[in-house]
Amino acid sequence: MIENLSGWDDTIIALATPPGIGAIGVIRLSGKNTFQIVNDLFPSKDLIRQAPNTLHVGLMKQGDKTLDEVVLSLFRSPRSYTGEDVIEISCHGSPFIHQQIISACIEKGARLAKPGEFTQRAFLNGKLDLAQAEAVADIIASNTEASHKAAMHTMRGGFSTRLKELREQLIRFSALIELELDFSQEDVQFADRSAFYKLIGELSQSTNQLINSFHLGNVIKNGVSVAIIGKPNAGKSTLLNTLLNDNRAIVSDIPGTTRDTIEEIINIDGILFRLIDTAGIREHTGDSIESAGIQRSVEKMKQADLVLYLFDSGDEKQEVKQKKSELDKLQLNYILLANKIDHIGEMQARAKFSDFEKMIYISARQNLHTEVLKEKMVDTVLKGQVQTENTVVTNARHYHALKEAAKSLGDIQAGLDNNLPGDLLALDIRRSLHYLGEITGQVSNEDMLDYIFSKFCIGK
Ligand SMILES: Nc1nc2c(ncn2[C@@H]2O[C@H](COP(=O)(O)OP(=O)(O)OP(=O)(O)O)[C@@H](O)[C@H]2O)c(=O)[nH]1
Ligand SMILES: [Mg+2]
Repeated sequence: MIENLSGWDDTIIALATPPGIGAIGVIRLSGKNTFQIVNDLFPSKDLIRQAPNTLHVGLMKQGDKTLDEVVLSLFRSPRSYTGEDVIEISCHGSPFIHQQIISACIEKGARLAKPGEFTQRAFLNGKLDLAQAEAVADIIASNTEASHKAAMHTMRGGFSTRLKELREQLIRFSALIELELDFSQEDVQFADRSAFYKLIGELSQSTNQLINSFHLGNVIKNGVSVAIIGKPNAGKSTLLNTLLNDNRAIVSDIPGTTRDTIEEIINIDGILFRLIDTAGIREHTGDSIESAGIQRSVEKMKQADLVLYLFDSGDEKQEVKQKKSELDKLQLNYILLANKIDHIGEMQARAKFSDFEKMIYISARQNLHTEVLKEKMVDTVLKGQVQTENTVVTNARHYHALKEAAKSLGDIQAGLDNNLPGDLLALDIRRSLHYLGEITGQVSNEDMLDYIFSKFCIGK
């Protein structure tokens, strides 16, 4: 496959560390002329004759001009990140030096790498499968413990192994069905239909599990949106400030203080929450700016992954009941919070609202029991799933391929129910194999690869 790709034969070069000033910078070369190119610029030793996986200190020179004192790490094909000959040049972290060294190498025959081209080569040389290669980009981009764990799990192959197992079982049946087609005159059945039916059932279940994990995967990758909702003066902005540990939003005892939504991100146990403070919702207001704010609060509430419904524990019980049933009717994922327990007393508040299950009693101003709230927020997201061990789909491309695969598996199931002839079944099987294979890259084309790898940073 690699031979068909344009430019695969070139030796590529790029800065692998972030551009700018730093203690050191690493420039990476990969391809068949790597050693020749660097050797030409490194007079003190013959690199071609050095053992792989060794380090070499010396001056890089272009003619008489010294470029820098560097450390070279040598890797020989196939034992390198890309599977090709690779040299990493660790030089001083100056953009001027990086430029000089890269230009010198280009003059000797290297070309600048395209974004993700190193990882693309690793994929094409069988060092990584596609899902693993994509996880490399996720690892670099991950900014919380949970997103890092999910990406690491995928990169180590957890996700791919599961899919490959499923796909192999399907291939075995597919072969038997195709065989039947060769003997179509004789009306024989090699593939045991009931065993096949069972396999398709298991496959559908596994694919659906993976599809369902995407919600969690998405949450891990992009964070959970949390709208803080309630009447004016309930203490929403105070709660935002307390959770952030910062005076971000204006707090006052004047109802209607917050006029527009404010968004801030916090990290709780490795999960990102996007907290949205909103304008307090009340029925009648003559103020048009406030009404517009209220309208936006209602929208934010409907869009949010999670709603924190906050009320003053001094409020009437009947009124809270009414709000709760509105939230239930909208089928929102919400947590009920009785605030200002310092005001009426925790015991009194608990007694007053005792017939509400799972209510959390807090004081936003005094920072009482907010850790209970944080725990509950994390629980709501994970819903008891042990995220590190389970395979979690975090990639939208995988998700869509899985959806397509699930659809064709459904078609196979329906086909079996209706005693569909083998040639039609074979068609649906090929379709599901195609989509499952697209995820790991067992089925791919150049356009798709270019698209995926172009989203990487240069030097990776
Ligand atoms: N005693 C007590 N007062 C609180 C508590 N939380 C907030 N308050 C007070 O309640 C008043 C309103 O607080 P805010 O945080 O501005 O309320 P809000 O819900 O954002 O109000 P709007 O933006 O107007 O909708 C302020 O005077 C706060 O100091 C609490 O836990 N206990
Ligand atoms: Mg406010």
